[in-house]
Amino acid sequence: MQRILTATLVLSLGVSQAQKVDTIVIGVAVAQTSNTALLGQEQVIGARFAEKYLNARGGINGTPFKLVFQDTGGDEAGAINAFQNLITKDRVLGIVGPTLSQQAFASDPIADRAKVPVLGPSNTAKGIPQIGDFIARVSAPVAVVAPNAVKQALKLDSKIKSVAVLYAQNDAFSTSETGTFQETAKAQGLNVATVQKFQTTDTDFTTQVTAVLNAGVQLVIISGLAADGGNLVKQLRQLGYKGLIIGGNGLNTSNMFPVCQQLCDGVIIAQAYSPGQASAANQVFVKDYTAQYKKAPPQFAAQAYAGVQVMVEALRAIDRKKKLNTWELPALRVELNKQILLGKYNTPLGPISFDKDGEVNQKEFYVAQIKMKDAKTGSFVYLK
Ligand code: 1QQ
Repeated sequence: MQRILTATLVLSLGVSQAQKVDTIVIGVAVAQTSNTALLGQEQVIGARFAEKYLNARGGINGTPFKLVFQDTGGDEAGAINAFQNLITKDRVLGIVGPTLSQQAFASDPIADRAKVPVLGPSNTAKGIPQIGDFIARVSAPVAVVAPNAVKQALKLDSKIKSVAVLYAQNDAFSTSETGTFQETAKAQGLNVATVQKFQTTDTDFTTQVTAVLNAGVQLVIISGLAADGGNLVKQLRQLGYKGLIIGGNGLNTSNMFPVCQQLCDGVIIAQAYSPGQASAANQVFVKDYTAQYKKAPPQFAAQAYAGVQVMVEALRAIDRKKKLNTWELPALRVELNKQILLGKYNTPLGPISFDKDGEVNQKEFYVAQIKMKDAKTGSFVYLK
């Protein structure tokens, strides 16, 4: 009995390996639970929006594609688990994900070894595309996005001389972004008066805020995630800090509003996306998104949309040359990775392409400032 069972198993595995691709499935691995879901929720919306929109326009040359979601939670183990499920159980062609760079450094090597193409929708730390040949990203790196916020702060207040920098030391993105912020501040002739560390799990920032107040700075720059970042903004204001605050990419969501409420007001955040971006692709996206969600799309939604769009357009290009249902899965994954890097894409982020490492080429960046109407409602106002 045991022997027969083993034989059957080997046989069926052999058959499934050689199977042609009969359904077009793209994996999305983002944070749907944990504090990181404050960021991941917008990615789910953006990806779903792309699925609906692109399928309504023919899917893959007439064949609809399907997104399969696996929740990564907020940590490395969750991302690894989600990637493994997508690769072996859901048999996806490629993966859009994960949410955090901290997670990407753990999960991307698994996809890379399995030769499954990954598009990071929001991984902005230095070194992400260099994880491997199968890893690219649509999210521009901190090195090109973050400096815009510092320059904008100096435009708003030319009397800024001295700055306090705070960052989450247990998060790869935050440590990468603070490096960029500190270099930019110095290059702009600012004095970095104090550098304070915290953890993304912290809720009490009295020690750090006290150090900031003692340093007598006119600008505070925070690199953390949404819950910790929101609490830090709140406590800075409650304890009496009056100057400008720059938040990094981890604070780039209206899901932070319930945390700092009215005290979120005035926070400046650099953007890799603007609803005002003039391309036809974006204007259609903004119009349809606004009709459905009653507000302009945020950056994380636009980037997740772009991630799905790139996968879909690359699959369309392959399918035009050789129908997707004539490919075997491993070969199609390799071809998809090649095609992603070759293409040019008119996305809501504007026109993008990739360099040979899988780093995104994107031209336009923006800066927005949070404007709170009351404790609950606010918006990101784009600055000139
Ligand atoms: C990263 C980030 C996060 C703030 C995205 C949600 O930029 O981890 O790289």
